[in-house]
Amino acid sequence: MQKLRITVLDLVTKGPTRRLFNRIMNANLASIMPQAIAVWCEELGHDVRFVCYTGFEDLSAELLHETDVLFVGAFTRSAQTAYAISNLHRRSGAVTVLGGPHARCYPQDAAKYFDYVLGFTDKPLVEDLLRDRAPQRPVGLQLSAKRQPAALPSLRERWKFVEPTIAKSPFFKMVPMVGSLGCPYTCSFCIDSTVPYQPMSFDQIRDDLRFLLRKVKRPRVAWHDPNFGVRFDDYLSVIEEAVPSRRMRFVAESSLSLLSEAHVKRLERNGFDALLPGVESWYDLGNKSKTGAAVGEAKVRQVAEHVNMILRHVPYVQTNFVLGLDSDRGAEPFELTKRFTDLAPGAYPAFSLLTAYGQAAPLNLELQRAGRVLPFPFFFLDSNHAMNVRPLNYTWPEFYEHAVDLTRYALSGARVRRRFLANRGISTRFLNGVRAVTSGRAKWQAKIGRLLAKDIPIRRFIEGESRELPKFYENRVRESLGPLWEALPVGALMHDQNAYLKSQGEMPAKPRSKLRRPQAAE
Ligand code: B12
Ligand code: SF4
Repeated sequence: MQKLRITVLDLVTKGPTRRLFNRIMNANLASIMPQAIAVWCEELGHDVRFVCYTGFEDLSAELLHETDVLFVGAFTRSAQTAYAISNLHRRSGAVTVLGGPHARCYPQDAAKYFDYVLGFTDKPLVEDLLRDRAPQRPVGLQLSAKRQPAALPSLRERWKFVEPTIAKSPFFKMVPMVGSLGCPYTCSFCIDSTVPYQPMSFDQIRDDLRFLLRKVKRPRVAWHDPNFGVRFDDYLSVIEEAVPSRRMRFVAESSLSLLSEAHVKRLERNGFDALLPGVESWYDLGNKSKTGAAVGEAKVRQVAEHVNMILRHVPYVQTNFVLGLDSDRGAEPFELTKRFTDLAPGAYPAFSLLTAYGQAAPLNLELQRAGRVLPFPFFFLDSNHAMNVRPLNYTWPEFYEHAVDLTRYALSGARVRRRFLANRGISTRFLNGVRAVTSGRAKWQAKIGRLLAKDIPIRRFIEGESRELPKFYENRVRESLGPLWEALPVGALMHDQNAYLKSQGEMPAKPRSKLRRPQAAE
């Protein structure tokens, strides 16, 4: 095969940033797959340039080099940035390929702006693509391996791409590894609820950990497993064999149901210093949090006790909640979450607004069928800047009022102080403090709440009555994209929010009148 000039771009964020928390953390959000793609392309004999964009680099300078094939890994929030970059590269003759969460969630839309859009990706797929690499326009080709890859390049092989990436982070340097793909649970909102659980090779994990110990003095590994520890004893045994006690630290997302005290103690002995369990809801998903039939206040107390137990052993705990689920109604769920932050003051509460990411999850089909999904530009879909599902049991003003009240409460000076006192160790205290103080979340949501009351185009858009994007949102994207705005293809600011449903041969209902609406503010 002809030797190609390949650029692999990991878009960790969507645009320039100066926020201190991003300076500390963005390089730690880098993905494994772009590094894997870079390894595979080199193995296939090509010249590879690898760029991890964290929001602090000069993106236009980084992408000046000549490229035959451009691979971009992007989350949905970076989609517009990715589309503009693809457009620029296509103009200068490159073939462009998109992979990652956005490609998996919105393949129909991405295919308008990329030559190839990849779902599950393995080395044979990449090899076939590079062999053909014919430009595919106006509509790109959607390709996918039949299943998740059985193996990925080892850390040793990825190291030349990992090393410059973690070098961008001044203090916390996390090395991304993955021990399993898929998940045995079936949370209906999750992209992995339909992907079978599959452990990766334990021999490779053991070898990677030993390799890392030789490279970095006291490394910290971020496990990218959707749900770390499903085969708990197997993973911990591998870690115990490879890593002498306390020589390494680990961060993992794990469901509470896997975090019994015996397990947590073993995690502590093995250097796990940050865990991110999902609580999601006080009324639902009890199997995941091991709270069984307990709901409401009873679940709050049970989960708080559980989280406090974890905090006795593991210094950093982030609890993930989803706001706006259909099981929520009235002020109670928000008040319960406040109560939780009082009962478990050491945990950092992270709130996600319910977001239907295209065809990520089975639930999205139902939401699209009911006409409840809104065409918010991808730029805002990061579970924080917009909620693209019209809530079932709240009017928008009510919803935003509760969300702002909760976020303000959780990030208030009093809570930050209590968290500081409840936490152990400088790193945890520093990170939680910076994170809360620099978070613009409550301010942004309060602004949306205010605009809802007085800005009719915004109100009509968010009620699903108009598809015309209010100027307020358009200006935000334009500012953030900077010079890339000019390269954004016509039409790429908006998308068909019901593409998944239509791909199944169905049409959405008209916006549901049954949903609660406020008295008109006009
Ligand atoms: C681990 C994880 C994280 C980690 C690591 C992130 C990272 N860079 O990978 C952390 C905690 C940092 C994180 C952060 C965020 N996350 Co996250 N995260 C996950 C999680 C649990 C696993 C993803 C994973 O790495 N799997 C292992 C890899 C190997 O498998 P895979 O993702 O299935 O990838 C396959 C293909 O997609 C493809 N592929 C993947 N990348 C690429 C790249 C290229 C170039 C190619 C060709 C192919 C390709 O190949 C893989 C093998 O088949 C998923 C949920 C889930 N259960 O999958 C959410 C998920 C990916 N995250 C999500 C979100 C929203 C976020 C945040 C925006 C949250 C926030 N508000 O801050 C940030 C964004 C970070 C960023 N880089 O932009 C959403 C993404 C939805 C979307 N369409 O954008 C998901 C799907 C969860 C959800 N809500 O449903 N996340
Ligand atoms: S436990 Fe986590 S990874 Fe597994 S299906 Fe539920 S949300 Fe997804």
